[in-house]
Amino acid sequence: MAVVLVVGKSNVGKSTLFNKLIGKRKSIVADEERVTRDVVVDHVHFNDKSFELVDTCGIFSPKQGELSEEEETIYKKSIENTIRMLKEADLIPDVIINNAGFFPPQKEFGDLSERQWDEVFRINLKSSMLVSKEFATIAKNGSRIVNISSLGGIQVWKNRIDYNVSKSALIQLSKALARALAPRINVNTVCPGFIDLPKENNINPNTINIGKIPMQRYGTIEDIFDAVFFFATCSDFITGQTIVVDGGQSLIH
Ligand SMILES: Nc1nc2c(ncn2[C@@H]2O[C@H](COP(=O)(O)OP(=O)(O)OP(=O)(O)O)[C@@H](O)[C@H]2O)c(=O)[nH]1
Ligand SMILES: [Mg+2]
Repeated sequence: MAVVLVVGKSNVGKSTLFNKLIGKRKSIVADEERVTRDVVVDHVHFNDKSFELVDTCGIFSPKQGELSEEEETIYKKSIENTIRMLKEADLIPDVIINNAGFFPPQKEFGDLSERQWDEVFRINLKSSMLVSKEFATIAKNGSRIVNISSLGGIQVWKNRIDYNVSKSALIQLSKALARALAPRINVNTVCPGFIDLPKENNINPNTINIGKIPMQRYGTIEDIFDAVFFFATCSDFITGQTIVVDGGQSLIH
């Protein structure tokens, strides 16, 4: 049976993806880095295909003296296990999800500083360009990039000029990369609307009226996951495209 490995940097959601695909909470998920130490294996049946899915430890380069002797030994062992499994793997999912984003404070145009503008563009746009550039040097045929833009990338909001323009530019970056990196890598964009992140307490019902959302609710992490998962697994003929996950809000604004 085919062996599929989930590998990558620490704390990027490898175990979350693993658990979602196997449909169980088998691998430990936590806010802290370097949680997965063992190789965790389970069986997956997906799209009429069966395979062994393997969750691995996060790969990082510890600085001199960063790890205690005991931690260093555990890390080396974990990496050895990952490399051993890599040699046995038939397929490594090559998907990059550029999710880093910054929602800056509202500023009237006259008060918008060059510093804030640069910071928003550095986090919301330049980071995706740099990660994609690195990824393109190592990615195999059939790899994917999914950029997370925003409803704010297709709308103009009050006193959010920097945010709106950076997220709009990210959609255009995806399209430009879809052309530049074809046929090896497909590149698509997800634009979340108002998503309720319970841990971050990010929705203020006074400013974001649920009555303006045709589906009469805020979005959830699962709603976004569905769109990202689609682009991560869809036909490679779908590239340079954008899915807006906003409960229909963009239709009435
Ligand atoms: N906002 C957000 N958080 C996520 C997502 N996926 C995972 N997380 C959170 O990110 C944190 C790390 O997730 P893990 O699945 O443990 O990450 P990992 O890559 O397995 O981490 P290590 O095993 O430590 O290398 C947890 O707090 C998750 O709840 C996502 O798509 N969006
Ligand atoms: Mg993990």
